[in-house]
Amino acid sequence: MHIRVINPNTTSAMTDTIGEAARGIAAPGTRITASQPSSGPVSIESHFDETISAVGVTEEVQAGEREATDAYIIACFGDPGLLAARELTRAPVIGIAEAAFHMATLISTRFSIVTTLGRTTIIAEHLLEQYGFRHHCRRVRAADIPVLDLEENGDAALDRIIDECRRARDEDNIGAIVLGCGGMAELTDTISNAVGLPVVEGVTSAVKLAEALVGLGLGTSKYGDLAFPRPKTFTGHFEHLSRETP
Ligand code: 5HY
Repeated sequence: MHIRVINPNTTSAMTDTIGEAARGIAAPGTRITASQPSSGPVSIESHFDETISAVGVTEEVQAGEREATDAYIIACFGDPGLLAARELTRAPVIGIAEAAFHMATLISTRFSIVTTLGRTTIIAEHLLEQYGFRHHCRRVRAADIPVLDLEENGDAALDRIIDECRRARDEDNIGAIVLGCGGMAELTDTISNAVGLPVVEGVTSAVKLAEALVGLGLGTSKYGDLAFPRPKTFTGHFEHLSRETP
C-alpha cells in the first residue's frame, strides 16, 4: 500500500524527520511518500498559520489523487484541513492528533499532552472537544519551544520537552503522554525512557491506523458531509482549485 504523509508546514528538514519516523514503523510492503505544500508557513504556531496550511494540505491530497495513493496522513498536531481533505478522496485521511488520542485511550485511562508553544494548546483543546476525548485528557501542557527549535536546537528542545513530561507524570495522575507536534516524531523512545511512562506519538500512530483501515478495506465515506465537493469555479490565485463537473 502507498501512504502519503503530508507535513503541512514547508520546512523540508521536518518533512524528512516525519518521513523517517513513518518508514521506521511501516509494515513491509507499505510505501511512504513524505511531502509538503509548495506554499505556506515554515512552521504552524497559530490559528492563522493553521488556516493557510490547510489549503496546502488540500493541494497535496489533490496531487496524491493524481497517482495511486491508498491513505493520507496530516502530520501536524492541529490536524489542519482534515475534513476538507476527506472530502477530496475515497482513501482514509488521518490527522496525527486524532490518531494519537485514539491510541492513548487504548493504553491508558487518562493522558496528558505536551506540545510546543503555550499559544497552541488551545488548538489541541479544541480537537479534544471535537473528537470527544476531552474527558480522557488531564492537561494540555507546553514545553514553550518554537516548533523549528526541534530541528535547529534539538538537544535543548528535547531537554525542555522531557522536563515538561516529568512534570505531567508527577502532577497529572496520568498513565501516558501524547507528544503534540509532528516534529517530535522520532523522540518517542528517548522521552519514554527518560520519563518512564508510555509515550504516544501521532505520525507513527497514524501509519498503523492507516494500514489497519486499508487492510479492512475501509475508506472515507462519500455519503453525507464528506461527499466530493460540488463542481465549482474558484477565482484568482485559487483558480487551480476549481472543480469541473465529473
Ligand atoms: C506541528 N506545528 O505538528 C504543529 C505543532 C504545534 O508546524 N507542526 C507544526 O505546535 O501546534
